[in-house]
Amino acid sequence: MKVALVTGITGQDGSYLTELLLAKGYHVHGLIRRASNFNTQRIDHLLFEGAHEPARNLTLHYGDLTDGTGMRRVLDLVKPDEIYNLAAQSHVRVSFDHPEYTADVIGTGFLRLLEAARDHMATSKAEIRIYQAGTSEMFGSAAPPQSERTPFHPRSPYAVSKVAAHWYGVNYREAYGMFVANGILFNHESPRRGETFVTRKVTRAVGRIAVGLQERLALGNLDAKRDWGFAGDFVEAMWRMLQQDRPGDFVIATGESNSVADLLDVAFDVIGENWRRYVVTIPRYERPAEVEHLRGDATKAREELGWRHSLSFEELIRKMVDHDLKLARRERALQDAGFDISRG
Ligand code: NAP
Ligand code: G4F
Repeated sequence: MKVALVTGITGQDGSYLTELLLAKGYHVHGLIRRASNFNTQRIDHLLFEGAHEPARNLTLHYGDLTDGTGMRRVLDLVKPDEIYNLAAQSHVRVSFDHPEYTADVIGTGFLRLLEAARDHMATSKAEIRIYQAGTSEMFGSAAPPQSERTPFHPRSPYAVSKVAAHWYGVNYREAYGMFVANGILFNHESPRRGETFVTRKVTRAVGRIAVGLQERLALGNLDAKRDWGFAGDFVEAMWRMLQQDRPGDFVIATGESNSVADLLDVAFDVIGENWRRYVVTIPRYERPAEVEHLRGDATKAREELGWRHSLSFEELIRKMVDHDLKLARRERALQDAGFDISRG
């Protein structure tokens, strides 16, 4: 049985990747942060078998990318064949407010993980294959379509930190012969997407507007274009990268880009409303430096990994709105029954 260690297992991608790895027969170990409340909502459905029996093939460990000692301990205990490094302060706008922390978790955090893996391999003589969650944000202001050959021009502390992590990966490949694959993933979304990212912010608002729980939606730049795909498709590419004979860097994208305004068109169309009645734009949600247009060229991934995306942009957004409409109807029913939904 193969053993995988997933950092960021409680995030959107962590939850889809864990489902995939469990279905393939892996024992999955996840690194989770200690929090003052439960933070495992996205993987709760995987933690138990039957009524109360803990899942045999899924084990969680407390840890943090800022704590190298703790990670070393987990690594020595788990002895993974594969590591998927998904943990990050992943919000671009927030990275302008907390640049040092962002760099510590993403850049230096990955360096800590690489060093822990290098030392573990030297003593155990076992090989560990490592996936690093890189991003299209690294391309920043480079013109589309962006491929593995496009030079990086990062536009935020988040993106600069991801570029650092990317090059640590390349350096450890070249210096120590380690198997490190850098994914360069374009935006991927789902009903499990965090509610502060623009797709989910919009689809949540559409659901709540439809049932009368919200009247306004405040956004930033509506002209920015992104290449939006489905997260469930994208985690398959991560796994495929670690099954290759040699490690490499791979762009994962749908090849289609749409603007935030296009996203609003599709999402509000599901409830038969015109978004212009509800949307206001405010400076608070704009970024000091914006990434205007991302559209990926995933030819290499198609040819070498045999990877394809399954959901189109419209299908994805409609799926998210359908999900969030159900959520909003539940909220509405609770409110009508006298529960204060703002405080649980
Ligand atoms: P996400 O939903 O924000 O999940 C991030 C995960 O990292 C969460 O599990 C979070 O834990 C954990 N984390 C944050 N800080 C940590 C720390 N200091 N130590 C340990 N864990 C920490 O992100 P995602 O959308 O799943 O993305 C996964 C990875 O892919 C991230 O590295 C992201 O930057 C990258 N990426 C994402 C996209 C995308 O479009 N989704 C595209 C390209 C690259 P909590 O649950 O406790 O907060
Ligand atoms: O949804 P976003 O916050 O995603 P962004 O900045 O592209 O980053 C996401 O994708 C990256 C991959 O390219 C990941 F690496 C990263 O971790 C994250 O998952 O914003 C998308 C666009 C931006 O241009 C932003 O300026 O939407 C624009 N936008 C307009 N109004 C907004 C809003 N973004 C957010 N979050 N909130 C708004 O109100």
